[in-house]
Amino acid sequence: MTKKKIILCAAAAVAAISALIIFSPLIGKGSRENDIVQLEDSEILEYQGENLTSLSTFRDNSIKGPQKTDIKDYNLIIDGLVEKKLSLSYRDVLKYEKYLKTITLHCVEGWKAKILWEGVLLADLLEKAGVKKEGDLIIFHALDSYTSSLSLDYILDNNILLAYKMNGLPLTPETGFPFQVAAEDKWGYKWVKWVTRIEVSDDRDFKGYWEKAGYNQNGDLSGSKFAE
Ligand SMILES: Nc1nc2c(c(=O)[nH]1)N[C@H]1C(S)=C(S)[C@@H](COP(=O)(O)O)O[C@H]1N2
Ligand SMILES: [Mo]
Repeated sequence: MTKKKIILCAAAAVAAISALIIFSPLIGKGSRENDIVQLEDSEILEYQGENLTSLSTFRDNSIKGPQKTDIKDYNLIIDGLVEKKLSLSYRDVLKYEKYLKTITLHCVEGWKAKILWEGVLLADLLEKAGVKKEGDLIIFHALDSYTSSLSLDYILDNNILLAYKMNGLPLTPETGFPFQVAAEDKWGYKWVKWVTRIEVSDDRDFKGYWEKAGYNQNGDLSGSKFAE
């Protein structure tokens, strides 16, 4: 190589590195979906022609109020009647394939909210742990010691999500961060927020917080609210 060529090469390298440094803040900002770059702080209020309920209209109705999860220490436990107990960090869970669904949450108190949910399939997590054949009820435990349950068949047949985003925004201490069950076609009390543990059980008689107080075990929106 001639001296002139070496200088040219060095100049090109300096230019390339400078370009990388200058443009690096633009790389990885927002998530790219269908070529629309969505910045993290903008709420999605319309999806596929449907108007969504703004999170700004939300009030928290939970038994103990908003819950602060320290994500550094957080692990989602999947245990009970499984082949392999799992302990997953927030990032571990987000590595599973993601799904989007618009679903309306109906509370027994009369309010409802149409939300775009983003999350992972509970079926994928349960498959990874390996549900033993006696396991047929899934019990969700939460940071505020709230509990509720769903049948395994319902979860598998309806592609039920463990959600981490609402209307494109990560869940918050008010809305269930890090995870809320998006229990489509079930009353709000089945939509456990701040999930810490997913327990596979065969105890069909297990009653969660509101079920113990008399609400229906299956929680179907189409059925009656109260246990007969
Ligand atoms: N951990 C926990 N999850 C919970 C509750 C609760 O008190 N604690 N309340 C339930 C009820 S009754 C409803 S209607 C929904 C409301 O969820 P949202 O406030 O995020 O809309 O959360 C459900 N999940
Ligand atoms: Mo509710």
